[in-house]
Amino acid sequence: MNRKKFYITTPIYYPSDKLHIGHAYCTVAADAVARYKRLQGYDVMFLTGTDEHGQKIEQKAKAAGVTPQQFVDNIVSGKDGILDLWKLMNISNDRFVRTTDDYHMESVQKIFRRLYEQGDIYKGKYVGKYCTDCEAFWTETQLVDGKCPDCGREVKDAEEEAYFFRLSKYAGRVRDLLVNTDFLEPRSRVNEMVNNFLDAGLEDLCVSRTSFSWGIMVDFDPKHVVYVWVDALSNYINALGYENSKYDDYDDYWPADLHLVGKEIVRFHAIIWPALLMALDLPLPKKVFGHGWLLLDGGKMSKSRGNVVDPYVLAGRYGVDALRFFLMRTFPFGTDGNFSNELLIQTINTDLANDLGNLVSRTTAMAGKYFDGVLPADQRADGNLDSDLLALASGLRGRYEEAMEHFAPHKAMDEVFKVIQRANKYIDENKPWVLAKSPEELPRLAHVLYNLLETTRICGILLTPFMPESMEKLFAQIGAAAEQQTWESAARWGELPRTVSVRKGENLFPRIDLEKELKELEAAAAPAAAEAKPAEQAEAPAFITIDDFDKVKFVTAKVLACEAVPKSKKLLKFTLDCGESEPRQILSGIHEYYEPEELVGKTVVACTNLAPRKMMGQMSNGMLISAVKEEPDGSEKLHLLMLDGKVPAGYGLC
Ligand code: ME8
Repeated sequence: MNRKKFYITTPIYYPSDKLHIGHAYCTVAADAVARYKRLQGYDVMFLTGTDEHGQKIEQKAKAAGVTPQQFVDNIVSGKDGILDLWKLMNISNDRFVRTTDDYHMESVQKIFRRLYEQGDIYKGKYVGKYCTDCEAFWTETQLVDGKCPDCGREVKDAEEEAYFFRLSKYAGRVRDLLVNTDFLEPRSRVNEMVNNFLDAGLEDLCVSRTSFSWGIMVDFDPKHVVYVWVDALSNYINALGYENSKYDDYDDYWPADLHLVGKEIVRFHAIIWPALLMALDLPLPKKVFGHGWLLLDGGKMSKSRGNVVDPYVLAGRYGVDALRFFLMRTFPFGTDGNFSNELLIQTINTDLANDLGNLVSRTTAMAGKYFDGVLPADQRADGNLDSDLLALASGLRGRYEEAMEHFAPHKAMDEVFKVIQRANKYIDENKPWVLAKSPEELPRLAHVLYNLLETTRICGILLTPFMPESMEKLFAQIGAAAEQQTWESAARWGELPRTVSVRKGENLFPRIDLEKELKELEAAAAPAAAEAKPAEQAEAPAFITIDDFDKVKFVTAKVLACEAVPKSKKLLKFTLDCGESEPRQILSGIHEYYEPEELVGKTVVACTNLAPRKMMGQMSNGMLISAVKEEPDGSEKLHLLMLDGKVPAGYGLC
């Protein structure tokens, strides 16, 4: 029998900077939904990818002195790039599309040509305002205080010959779709679309550019490149093989069941995308869900604000599953949520260490202690004491499903944790340690433990989409065969064999010392922020004058001592002879590339008139100069500039 299909997508990410926890939020959510649907037995296609064209990327590549393709390759597939991050976060995507993939570009060209040939795209002239950061053209009336309505940045005058898509022609159908169907959720987003865009009237959309070249060429008019949003949105069909021969499962999976997107790009997915599909005469996606943002200090995370949170750091400290869990458990999905390290640690401690962790470790420990890990077949139920827990656990799947189907994973997990808390209370009510003292109560004790294991098993299945690896470990500890933990079995009480044998294993979620951890995180964040600065400043102007150059004081310096800075992965502390009356202390983030001992006695180059700054509580009075070399795998390696020893310390460089 053909299984039911489910096609889910995330937005495709801009590889303009390294991704942060906000991006991970969106992708983890999609992954949890994909795993939930697979658990239910659906044949799932889960697509994610990268959106690689546009002026912003072109400019960043130029500043970095590489080609746009090299630039995006590094961020997508270089070390700690986007692919690495999704691997780390255990993202189970079935496909990954890059808009620089040949097949995607071929499809975009065919789509553009077809719309042109049928009259839905026409040639005109664009006069308006352009926001480089958002890659968006705006009319005067759309600006807010003369600035970009999306990001608030300055816009510039722009006029160019351009192709236009007849968006206005589809305004009525789009309005009908939004207002009279459940196409867009949550409902509040429909009101935003209607009030901010549809009521103002939809103008035709400028869909080509001539002011830069990093994009997909319009094949019948090569001066033009296709507008990035037309390029990007069509990934959802191109990655199934629409108008290309790379894949052939368009008929199987289109229309998409769910496009999951952040709130600021709902407009593109709920207005432009359906209009394009209408013009192409293709079925419309079944649902667009616009989730909220993860905020930091009340504002959106972004590299330019310098407030990004690194998922590598958090996953490294607390484990990938704990991080995934936190993201989905804490914030109602449709609204914004304020991220903090404190909240993260508290959630891990309360839900995972206390509630779930305790339930598993107490139950398996008692089964080990009282029955050598194997429950006896002779068990005695007690309707009065058992019925509440059994009823709550047996009905859990239904309540969980109801919440998941309404895009409320936090509510689904609320239901799971109510059962976990009830199970912990059940332990206290039944006092196994008292039962264990009377031989005639052993059958009752065995049954109490069985009920606890069975409850844990059901909760484990339903938590699998959020914490896949940990739940596998949990199943192993409670003696549940992982392959038998299906969606069906989550609704069936009594699936574990009566004489189940358990194995107390590692503590799945160790408790975290909140105060100590917060201090460490704060200390770790300080140099990370400081170390991020030189890279940001690397976008230097094309030329400086000789006077500018003369302002920088470079000297030869001999390394007298060198040691690692405690609690920092990157920083080394140098004591240097720079030909001055006192040795000079400089910190440098090169521990990944050198061991301190190998640098003692070497002659290096230091900039000594850089303003002193504090990192990890220690002063750094200058900077050591390194060459940045790109490795074959796309990562970057720093090579400290060293002299051959013929030049003594303290000589100036010119
Ligand atoms: O918009 N909290 O790419 P993008 C929650 N290329 N979600 C966040 C977030 C935060 N702090 N920061 C970013 C693009 N996101 C386009 C998409 S799709 C055809 C093209 C989410 O890398 C953001 O809301 O800027 C968006 O949904 C996604 O990350 C990608 O953002």
